[in-house]
Amino acid sequence: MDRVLVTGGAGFIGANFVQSAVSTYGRITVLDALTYAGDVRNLAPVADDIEFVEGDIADASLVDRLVGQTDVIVHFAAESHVDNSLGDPAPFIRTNVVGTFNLLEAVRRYDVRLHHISTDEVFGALPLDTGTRFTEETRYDPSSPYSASKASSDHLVRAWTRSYGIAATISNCANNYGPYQHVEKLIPRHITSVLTGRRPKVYGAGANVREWTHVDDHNTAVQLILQSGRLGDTYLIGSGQERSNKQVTETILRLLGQPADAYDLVPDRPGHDLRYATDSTKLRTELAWTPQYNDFESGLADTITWYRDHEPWWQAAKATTEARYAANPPTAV
Ligand code: NAD
Ligand code: TDX
Repeated sequence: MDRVLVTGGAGFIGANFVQSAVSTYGRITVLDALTYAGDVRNLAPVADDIEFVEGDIADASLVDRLVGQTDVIVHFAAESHVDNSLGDPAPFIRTNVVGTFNLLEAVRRYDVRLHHISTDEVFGALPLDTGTRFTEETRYDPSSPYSASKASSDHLVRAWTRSYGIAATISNCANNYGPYQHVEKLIPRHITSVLTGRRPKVYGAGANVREWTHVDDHNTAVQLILQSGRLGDTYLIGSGQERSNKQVTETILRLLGQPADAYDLVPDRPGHDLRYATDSTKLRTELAWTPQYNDFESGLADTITWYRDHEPWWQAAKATTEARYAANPPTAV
């Protein structure tokens, strides 16, 4: 596992991965297109210890060259935001489907180990309050262009594993939170809205439930899968910490010293999945994964502190993001 290629390493989860994994591997090369979601500042603490290549996973010849010089790929690069996919699905197909296809073809040529990062959204929605959870065997049933593109990429990885015998693993993680998350996503959007005097916007009735997993716990799981995961297998990753959007919003407001009802309900996201919840027993029993952030409210408080302390990191993106939401509300697709 000497030479590691991290795609999407300038984004939220990828940058946290690179920062935590830099001492584990001989050489890390980050390949990132620096879309609106990527930011080289996310890699500043390790800039001298890694190689950074600005480039697109949809560029097959670049991918071929880099994969030919690597032992392991950790594939985070993706268009990652559901609301954006509703407005313009095309980049999601290009990056998430065609980009993954390019990586797979290069992996096949050079016999390189691949870990593919995916999401629990590929399974669609669970009903509220039933206690049911997604497992590694749950049927795929994606709702949004984003989740359909991630489902497609998972299917490609499985097919290349079965047909060509590539050495690949897949993980499907629940919703992440923590430092460096783009302000378009629920938790950083709400925090930065309150910090800039805006009222958080909650879609529908706020009853939708997500399972909040700290980004460090996600990345610990990825490292375990890289070290000891069974080739060809899929692992679900999730903290078990389920909260409704209304609960998350009220907690953020409380932690920021605001009245718990200082938010607005806005029209719902089309195709809005009601609930996600994973059963991560396989990861916990076979690879001994133990999440460290077992108290969501305290992880959220740490995250609020990070955003308070890093206003220059998010200020410009906040203005652009809110202008984009105002011009193209996902609720009016
Ligand atoms: P992000 O949007 O913050 O980062 C994505 C990164 O990929 C950015 O740096 C961007 O510049 C880069 N990128 C986009 N298109 C590219 C291309 N064509 N070529 C090269 N680089 C490109 O996303 P994230 O939240 O860090 O998600 C990372 C991965 O984890 C994604 O595959 C996502 O589907 C998955 N995931 C995310 C979550 C979550 O809650 N955020 C949960 C489960 C799984
Ligand atoms: O302003 C908002 N108000 C609101 O009510 C935003 C941005 C979101 N929401 C709701 C929609 C969801 O029910 O909050 C929930 C979380 O929304 P997002 O942060 O957009 O995340 P989600 O759609 O659940 O997808 C996330 O988790 C799985 C990531 O963006 C994906 O990349 C990951 O695969």
